[in-house]
Amino acid sequence: MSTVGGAIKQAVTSMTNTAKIADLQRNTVEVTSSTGLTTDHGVSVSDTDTWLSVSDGETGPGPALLEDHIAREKIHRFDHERIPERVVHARGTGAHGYFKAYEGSAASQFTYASVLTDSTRTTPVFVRFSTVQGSRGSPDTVRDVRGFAVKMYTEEGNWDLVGNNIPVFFIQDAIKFPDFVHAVKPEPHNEVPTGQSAHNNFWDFVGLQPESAHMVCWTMSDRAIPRSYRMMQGFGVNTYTLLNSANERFFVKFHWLPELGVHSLIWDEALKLSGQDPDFHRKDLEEAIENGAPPKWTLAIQTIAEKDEHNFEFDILDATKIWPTELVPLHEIGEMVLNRTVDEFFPETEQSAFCTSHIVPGIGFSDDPLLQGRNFSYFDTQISRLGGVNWEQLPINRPVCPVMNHNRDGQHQTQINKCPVNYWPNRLNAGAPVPAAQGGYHEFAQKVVGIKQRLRAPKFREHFNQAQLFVNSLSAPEKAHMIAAFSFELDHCDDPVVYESYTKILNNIDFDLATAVATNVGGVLPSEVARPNHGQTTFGISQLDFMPKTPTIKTRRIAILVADGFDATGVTVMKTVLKASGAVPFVIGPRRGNIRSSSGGEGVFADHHFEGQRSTMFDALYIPNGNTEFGAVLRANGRVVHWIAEAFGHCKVIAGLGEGQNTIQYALARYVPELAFGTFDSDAVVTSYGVITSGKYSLGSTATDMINIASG
Ligand code: HDE
Repeated sequence: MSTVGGAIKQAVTSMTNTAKIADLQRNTVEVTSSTGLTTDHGVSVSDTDTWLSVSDGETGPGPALLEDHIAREKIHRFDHERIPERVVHARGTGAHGYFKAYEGSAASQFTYASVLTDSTRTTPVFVRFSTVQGSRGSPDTVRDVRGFAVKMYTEEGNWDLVGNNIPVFFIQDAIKFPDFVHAVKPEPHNEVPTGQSAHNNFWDFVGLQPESAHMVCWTMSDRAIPRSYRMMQGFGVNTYTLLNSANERFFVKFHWLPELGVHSLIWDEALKLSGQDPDFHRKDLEEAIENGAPPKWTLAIQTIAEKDEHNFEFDILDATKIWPTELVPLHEIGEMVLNRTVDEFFPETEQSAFCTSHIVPGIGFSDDPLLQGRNFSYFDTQISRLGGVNWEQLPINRPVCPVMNHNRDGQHQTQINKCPVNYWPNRLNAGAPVPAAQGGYHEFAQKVVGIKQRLRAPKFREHFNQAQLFVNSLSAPEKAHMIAAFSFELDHCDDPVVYESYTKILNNIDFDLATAVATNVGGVLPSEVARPNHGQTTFGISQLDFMPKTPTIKTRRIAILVADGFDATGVTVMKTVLKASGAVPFVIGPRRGNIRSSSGGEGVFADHHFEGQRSTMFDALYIPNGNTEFGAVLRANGRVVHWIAEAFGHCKVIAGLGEGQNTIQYALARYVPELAFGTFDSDAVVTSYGVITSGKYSLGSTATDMINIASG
């Protein structure tokens, strides 16, 4: 991984509000070459390698002494290093950055929350991305929803927007969450599978819980195997509310739109990467930030005025439904940039704790029954995970604004309050701390009338319209990927009741989808359409709707395969052009070290050995020209031939010149015998690489497309 490390880290963060970084500095200890080793109580340690024992110094170790407080402390501390992992979203990674509201955006029509309206502010953020099902050590590229949890350290307190990369959820009511999570997590009798929903229990549950149909379609789509955390949308999912200074309330949905567009892996790549590079997404985020390409997202909102709450055919408080953008447009209101990796994973990323109930003035909840349950759950879960009620005092979690109230004591209290009273009202400390006369959190005066009962509102009982809308809105390759995903998952269920039931459910969504999947997995072939297709589509479902505004190859990893006898000029030019466009080229050869060029002059240093990397870890492939020995060596190397064929199978852009081109043709001859590559200059190659960044190839494509692109 090429980085420029600390220098960039300093430079990028100095451009932004450093309030949170400065706050973390209070707990950050620099270890220098002269830092001495001590015990936890600060006593200098002279030997950390040998347990104190009784010995005559001649005949081997004698009895170890329990007296050795240094050894005992070391072992004690080690024994207790692990804390419980998150009950869901255990696997994740995080980064620091900032959020800035756009000047003059529509936000101030809807809210007085300064974080969203004041464009002169820079609000520090910490973001944690995660998978849901797998445990802390599970691979990154599994098929799963990705968590997208944002903590904004605003001047009015912390605002946690705890979202996902998919805009809807599996269930409508929080009371079903334990059932859903038990069903998707590894089965209780054998703790299988890890990082997968491809098992009987999950498909049994969703087959019995049709409200999940819409979300299941999303998770069987390419959205559930992102190329990078940097190329995912984020969604608040739940319906929140905004309050403006005229005391008008609006329902709101939050969206994060990635600058680089939305891109996915191909399932075969994702499966292979799970073994080849289980930390693929974690490393990708770190690599981009440290190479000076900080990921960016635009924050957008959809709003609905209170009076319009019931004017939609779906219930706007139902988290299994999107608000189609044709009905409720998006307003872009600000930008988030992640520009700093963490200094230490555990105290920052692992101890970060998010709460949907953390909101700031101008932002409120709605009666969304999923959100109300979440508001209870997040605080609660931190108590057992982080060991007590004072988890909000941990450095990564504490706000950058003052915190003072009469909450006291508890495990791990770290704040020392210089105040003779701990209650309010009081006379003894002149009443302080006092509730704010102005600017405090203000609940909207909502009129509520009703009958206490357990009930799902009528519109909550419709489950398939939007699942159908989702399938209708996909492009042809996306649909094909979805059929393959359903087929993979249901093939992993060995109970016929499970896969037969689910193929019946699919017919409520789409007849062709149900027929294709049922044929593949031995399910129930539908004899007739269970539910006529309404034929509607909407913007924002297909990933093709989210191409980057300007095509870019920024941060894309390009493999350049070389061997002795390669053409040095070709490689130098290609590397220079790629780097200038923001891509990250890697030279890979028969050994790590210097590779000799055809001219016998200065060669090139190979960053990696053929055996050390796989085509799946790169977005594109280039093979330069070289002498005949160079071509012969590459063609005789099974790893190289496989690399080319695999990259082709994953629809990546492949380019070659001269002997490089011959090698590519050789490797692909049995797949596309008619393949004829044109020669092209490096500009044309960059243009064609630009196409992968448009996402076309991340969705898969045909050999014909491939040839068109490769021939510039
Ligand atoms: Fe969560 N969820 N969730 N969830 N969730 C947790 O909180 C919960 C839901 C989401 O990086 C837990 O701190 C309930 C929707 C993210 O630390 C827990 C319900 C969405 C993260 C919890 C939901 C999410 C969590 C476990 C149904 C998308 C990771 C550890 C009512 C909007 C945050 C923790 C991080 C984590 C409960 C549904 C997103 C148990 C009860 C919908 C991104 O509190």
